[in-house]
Amino acid sequence: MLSQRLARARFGQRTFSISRVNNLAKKAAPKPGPNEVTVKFEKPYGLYLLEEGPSMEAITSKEDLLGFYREMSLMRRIEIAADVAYKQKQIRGFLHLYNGQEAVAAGLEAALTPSDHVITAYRCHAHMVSRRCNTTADSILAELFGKQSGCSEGKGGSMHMYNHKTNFHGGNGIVGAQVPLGTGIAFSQKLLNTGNVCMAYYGDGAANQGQIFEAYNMASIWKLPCIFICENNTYAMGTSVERSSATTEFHSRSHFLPGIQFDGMNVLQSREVGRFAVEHAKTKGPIVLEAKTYRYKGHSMSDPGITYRTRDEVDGVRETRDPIDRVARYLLEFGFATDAELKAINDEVKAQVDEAVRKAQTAEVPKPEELFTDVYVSNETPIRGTEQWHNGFAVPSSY
Ligand SMILES: Cc1ncc(C[n+]2csc(CCOP(=O)(O)OP(=O)(O)O)c2C)c(N)n1
Ligand SMILES: [Mg+2]
Repeated sequence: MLSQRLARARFGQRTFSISRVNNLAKKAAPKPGPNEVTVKFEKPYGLYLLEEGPSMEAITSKEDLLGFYREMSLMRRIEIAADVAYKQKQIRGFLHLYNGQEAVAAGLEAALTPSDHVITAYRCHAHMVSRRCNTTADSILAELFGKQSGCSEGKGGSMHMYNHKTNFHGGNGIVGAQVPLGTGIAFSQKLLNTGNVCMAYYGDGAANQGQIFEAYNMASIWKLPCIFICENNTYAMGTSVERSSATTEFHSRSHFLPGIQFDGMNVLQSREVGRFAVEHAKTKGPIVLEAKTYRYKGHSMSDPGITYRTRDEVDGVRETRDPIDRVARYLLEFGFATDAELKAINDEVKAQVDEAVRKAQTAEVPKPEELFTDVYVSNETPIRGTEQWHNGFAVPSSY
């Protein structure tokens, strides 16, 4: 998909003007190539401790937009299928859906290379797609179904998707805990002099935790290549940001780190911000991003999602700000795709996900002996507190 995005379509150069240009962006904007177009963003970024922000324009192309359209449709479709399977009790345990937030992961990831690092919380299915972890819909859905063929071999489930081979460090269930971990990953990149960055995602609720500020502080002192990303989806469980947070300007939460607040519902803007942040993290040190976004579904499957907000509010965001619809609009308005072509992509993605569900339903669950593997690096047993159940027999604990 990356190569698709990088490939250039053979289309004439045109400019799609949405509105005013940010007067803070002083650098001369790059010119689009012959098959590319320029999109200008409407609303200025919120900037903190920065004189100049990311570009207020994005250069894009047919291939680029189609790549994003397909990728975000896949993210959405996997979760629609997971929602259905959960309600049929085929998926058990916790399940937190990312529906509505797709443009954050897809756009920021497009600014990274596979050697960079990503860590996030429990809302992690879409990040598996965007990290291009060799993670297919098959292995994501198999994991949700608790099957051996899943990306964490059926033992992680929804909250613990993980792929160390592609530097995706999860999938973390403890709110905020991934932020100091991500800071540590950035520290390792600095020590090893790899030139790579770590993106550490967290929510608006997690943003109020003390450990986030400790991480900001260490990252600043050591000038770590760490990008802190607050996904402000307006709610932490059933509590709105206005009720939980003394200030809702999450990009300025660290008084000493620079920050950018941006429209997380626009994938092109996410990518521009990601590019700026990567450059900043590599040359100057840590930076805080705040993606203004929205989750359509409840906090998790046990939350219907409409007791603390109205249906009208959710429908209003879907109708006016949906990140996939926005890409569809660009494609249609530039004449890069027709309604029928977009429908065909949707049908293909749906068929791919339906097939993944069928495979997950019939796949094997992990073998009983796998219960003890992948807990420690060396797979040592017995494991404290569990060894007495080994092979169904009570084994005296040596601990
Ligand atoms: C340390 C800790 N405290 C509380 C919880 C329960 N909990 C799970 S998610 C959540 C809300 C987090 O909201 P936010 O950070 O905004 O992320 P979002 O769910 O919106 O993505 C809470 C309180 C937890 N998992 N870990
Ligand atoms: Mg939140």
